[in-house]
Amino acid sequence: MSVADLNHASEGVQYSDLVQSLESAIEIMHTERKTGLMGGKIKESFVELSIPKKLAIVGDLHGDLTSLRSILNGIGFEAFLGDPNNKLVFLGDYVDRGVNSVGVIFVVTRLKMKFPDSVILMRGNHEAPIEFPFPSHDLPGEVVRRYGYEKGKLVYNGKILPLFRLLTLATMIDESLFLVHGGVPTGDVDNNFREAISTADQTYLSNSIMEEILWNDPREEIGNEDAWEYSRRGIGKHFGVEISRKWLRLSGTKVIVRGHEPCQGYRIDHGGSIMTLFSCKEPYPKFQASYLLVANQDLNSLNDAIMLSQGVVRI
Ligand SMILES: [Mn+2]
Repeated sequence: MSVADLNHASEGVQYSDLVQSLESAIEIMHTERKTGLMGGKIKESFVELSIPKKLAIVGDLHGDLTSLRSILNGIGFEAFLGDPNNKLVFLGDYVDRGVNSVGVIFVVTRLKMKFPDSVILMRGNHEAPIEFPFPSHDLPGEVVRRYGYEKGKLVYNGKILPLFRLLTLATMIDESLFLVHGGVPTGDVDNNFREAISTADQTYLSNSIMEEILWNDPREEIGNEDAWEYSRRGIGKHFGVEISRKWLRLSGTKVIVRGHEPCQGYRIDHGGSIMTLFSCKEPYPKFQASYLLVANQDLNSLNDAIMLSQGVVRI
């Protein structure tokens, strides 16, 4: 993956290149789950990292390859990712809504292939269309439009869906950050939270942990006496400040970072307990896009999302 490859991906990805990139990423991520190693620790769907030298976090991309290219150029990705002590974490929602979901999939899988120990690909709700179907999943249509019905169906069912199942649900960064796509689960949690999350993609029919991680949203006001309410999305929940605080206490981290909602680049909720990051523009012209770039000293001295917001970079 070079700057030239990036430019190439904007012009249209060849079918064989896409397949090869997906196959390589699948093999790498499968091996990571088997060995438990990935430039950090991985147990099924749960990743734990020590504090990196530099950390970049990217929120929803939704098929916006132009924004992804700006971010990669912004961090100087070849030098950044060439050092395995630096980490680049994607919070999920690579696809749907924008015009180039295939290009985004190609680039993130190529990054994983080239820099496996520096790149962490997390799962968004748009990467769980079988487990939790939703109407705006336009990726299968885009793939068929680009490659024709037969090849399109083949790569979608045979490579893209298997890749989605290897994307992880939570990343914990030592005593600083807890990363998920949508939000933290509202149910009773105890010290077994690692175990519960790590197997959540296998137990999603019998508990709501995966659904909530992928679909929940933080809210300042909850319209009842409880700490959460059902979401207007029709799936997932709205959770209040007590739930965020409980997760930070339990995990020993300082800030929850998540994507999942358009905002003006970033948003802070729950008195600095949680930050929303949004990283695409093309499908959401009324909103702004940003990513997060911080160094180890920022994370070591971190108190809350207000401090963390000094690392927000607008694109
Ligand atoms: Mn989402």
